[in-house]
Amino acid sequence: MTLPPGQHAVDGFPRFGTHLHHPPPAVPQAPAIEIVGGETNTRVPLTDLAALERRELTADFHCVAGWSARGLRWEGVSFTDFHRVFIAPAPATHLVLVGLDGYAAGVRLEDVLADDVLLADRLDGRPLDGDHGAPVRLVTPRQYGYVNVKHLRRIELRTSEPRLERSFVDRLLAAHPRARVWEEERHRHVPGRALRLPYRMTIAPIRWLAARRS
Ligand SMILES: Nc1nc2c(c(=O)[nH]1)N[C@H]1C(S)=C(S)[C@@H](COP(=O)(O)O)O[C@H]1N2
Ligand SMILES: [Mo]
Repeated sequence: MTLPPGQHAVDGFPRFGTHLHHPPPAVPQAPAIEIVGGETNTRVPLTDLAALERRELTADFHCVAGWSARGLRWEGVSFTDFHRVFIAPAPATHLVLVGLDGYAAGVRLEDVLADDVLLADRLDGRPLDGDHGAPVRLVTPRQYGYVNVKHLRRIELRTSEPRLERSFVDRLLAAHPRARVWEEERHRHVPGRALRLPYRMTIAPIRWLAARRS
């Protein structure tokens, strides 16, 4: 299988993210996903996901920094089913997904209603661990890793495009509003190809980290 443009395969599956200097967040006693925005203010205990059909998906995972982990086997529920049962008909064009560690990503609703988008609670036959997003994470394989929010605790419904960047560097390297890997939509302003080389230099250290952790 070929990889998307500018991506390089790594062995194993490194833990990655903007909060690497912190240990993974603790999983609450009774974890839930809050859904807020407009008239909506609900709380879906993760135990309620048992009402949805189980889905399995094998997919590659692509970080914007240029590494790809291949053939990960995820299990969980389809995000489309989750949306139909727990969110619709509340109006939204975009979502902000927030993790227990405070990490947040914005996404177009239609992009995460694709049929290969999961709320995953298992990886490679085991419950999701802290490194990879316990208790539940979004898996959207056709979008860069940064949309694949780990430790999902809140979904905010929006009717316009969220802009989450705060600092100057954040704005400079702002996430692409669609983040599609096959279109190499790495960032909003900087063309994807322009960053291949600098990103490429991060692959070796990441490979080393991956070998250590997996
Ligand atoms: N909650 C949370 N989700 C997150 C991140 C994070 O720091 N916190 N990092 C993102 C980035 S940039 C990537 S590449 C993937 C990495 O997933 P992994 O740690 O399972 O490899 O998680 C994404 N989701
Ligand atoms: Mo990433």
